[in-house]
Amino acid sequence: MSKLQSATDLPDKYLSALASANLQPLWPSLRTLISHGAPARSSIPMHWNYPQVRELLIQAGDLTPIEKAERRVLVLCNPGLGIDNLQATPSIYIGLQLILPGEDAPNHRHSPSAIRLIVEGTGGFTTVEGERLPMEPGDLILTPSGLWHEHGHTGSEPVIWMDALDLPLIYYLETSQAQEAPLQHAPIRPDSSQTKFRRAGLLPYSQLHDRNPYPMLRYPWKEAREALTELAGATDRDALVQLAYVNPITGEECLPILGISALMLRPGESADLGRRTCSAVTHVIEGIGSSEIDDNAFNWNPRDITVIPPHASCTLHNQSSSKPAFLLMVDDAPLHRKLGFYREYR
Ligand code: GTQ
Repeated sequence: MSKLQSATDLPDKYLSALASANLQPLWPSLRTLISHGAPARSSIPMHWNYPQVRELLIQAGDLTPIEKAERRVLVLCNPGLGIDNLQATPSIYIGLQLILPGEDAPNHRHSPSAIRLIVEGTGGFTTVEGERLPMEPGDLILTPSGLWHEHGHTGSEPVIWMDALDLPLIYYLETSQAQEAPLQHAPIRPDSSQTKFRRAGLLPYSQLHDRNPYPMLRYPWKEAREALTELAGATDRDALVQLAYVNPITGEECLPILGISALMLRPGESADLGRRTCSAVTHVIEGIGSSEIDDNAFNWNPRDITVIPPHASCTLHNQSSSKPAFLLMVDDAPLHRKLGFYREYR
């Protein structure tokens, strides 16, 4: 039996004296706050089928003009965390954003950092600090904390992308804020992934003393896919084919809190990711398969989104015996590493 006292063991008079002095005894809560076993967890494994979310997002395109919305986004909410709290995991916000041909989403900057993963449509672009970044399906775009960014669309079909932000944490820290400014109207020219950072291992010489923490803001999917395919050919069958998106100058994760990686599952492959301290969200870029997360099993198709809560076990299966599957993973592992308790275990 626990030797810890519960609050009800204390006299009512004493408890009300504590409450009126804005005090609480620690001991009834200690083992919940700092668990001796698995951490207390509210978030649950979740899965969203893309076609269902897409249909509702397209309806938002009719119902809400961009001028009114600023950002036309449906937020994927983990019911375990309360659906009004707009959290996919304790630290990760996930939204699907729609922009229609000819629309602009105004220029702003904010304290949370964001990534965009393009889900469908061509002709969209995000401008970050004067650099115009084309958005093709599978491309990753960074809009780090404090950098001005706006979105636009010169194509002819709806463009949809996944937003992942560290917003829940920044909001919890009571430091979430934004500023607005006029549109940047950046010139159309190749972005730095096509010029300065064309190949891993080669940098423009001047970048060796450039202190810019965010030198590259677009990671084209075409190149990541090729790199994964090449890596698969040189990786043992029982090892995971996974590439981290990193800052090309420091080799470190691109953002302070959120980590981004891409995984390839070979035809028929099952990959046991074990358990990790961090939470994660996967997005299917290509392929069909399933994810077993703790006691849940979710089948996935292209563009679906799945939540892996902190400390959950996760096994991924590629259900095609002839084609590879590609997943993008967003997690909060960079923060866990900085805090010194990142761990992978069984
Ligand atoms: O596109 O800048 O999903 O500021 C949430 C907040 C997207 C954006 C979101 C944002 C944005």
